[in-house]
Amino acid sequence: MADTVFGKILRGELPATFLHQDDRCIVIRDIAPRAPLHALVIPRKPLVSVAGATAEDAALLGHLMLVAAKVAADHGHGAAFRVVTNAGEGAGQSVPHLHLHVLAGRPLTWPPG
Ligand code: DGP
Repeated sequence: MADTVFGKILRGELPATFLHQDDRCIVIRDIAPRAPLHALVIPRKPLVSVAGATAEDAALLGHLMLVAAKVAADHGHGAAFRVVTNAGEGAGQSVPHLHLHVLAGRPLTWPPG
């Protein structure tokens, strides 16, 4: 997998605002927030997207979702938040390292663009 800005952040080579860190993932604030809370849950394992995940990654993917919900709750948004992951350029993925967007703090319409 090609190196990405998230790889650099994971290695401490680029700065970021950290909201959470554990042995499997980090959570940082998005550099271009689309909502009052816009966090990125990024696994340490360099998966390109959820499309490249396998059954071996099931526990990791579950962990990322639980961390996403906790970050929303910890920031006062446990009652209304959105978790999104873009897979592939056609779906809007610009950084090819799996990440969950956690968005909250404003009305979130459906469907997303
Ligand atoms: P996506 O388009 O789904 O691949 O989302 C990538 C997100 O990553 C996008 O919302 C902007 C964010 N982003 C890109 N570069 C950086 C960076 O260097 N730092 C941080 N904190 N976020 C970044």
